[in-house]
Amino acid sequence: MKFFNTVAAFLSLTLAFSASAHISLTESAPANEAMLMQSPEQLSLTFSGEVRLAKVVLTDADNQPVDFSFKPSSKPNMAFSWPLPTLSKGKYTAKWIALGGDGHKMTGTFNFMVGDHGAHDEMKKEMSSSHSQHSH
Ligand SMILES: [Cu+2]
Repeated sequence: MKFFNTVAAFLSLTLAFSASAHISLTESAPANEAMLMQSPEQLSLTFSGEVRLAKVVLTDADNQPVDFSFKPSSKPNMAFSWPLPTLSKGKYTAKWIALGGDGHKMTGTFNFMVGDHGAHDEMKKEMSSSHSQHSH
C-alpha cells in the first residue's frame, strides 16, 4: 500500500511540474476571431507565465505585414501591448513566437477582422470556425 501512495505522490508531483512548465497564451486583444466595428487601438498578448517575445507578425488578408512598433522583449514578461496603426477593413492574422524561461519555444496564431456589418456577414460565410465572440 505504501508503494502505491509513493507512486501517486510522484505522479501528482510530475503533473504539477509539467503543467507549470508549459506557458500558454491566456488572452489576446483583439481576441481570437473577434469581429470589430473599427480598427483596434492596440494589440495585446497575455501569457500564463513570463516569456520573452521573439516575434509578433500581423498580416492582412493579402498576407502583407502590418508595420507596428513591435520589438523583441529584452526581459521576460507576462503581458505585452503595442499601439496599432489604423487598420483598414479586412481579416488580420497575428502570429507570435515566444520563449519560456527554460528556452521552450512556443508559437501561436490568432485572427480577427475589422469591418462593418456587411463585411461581417461575408466573413460569417467564409469562416468555418465559431463566431461566438461577435456581439451587436
Ligand atoms: Cu457585425
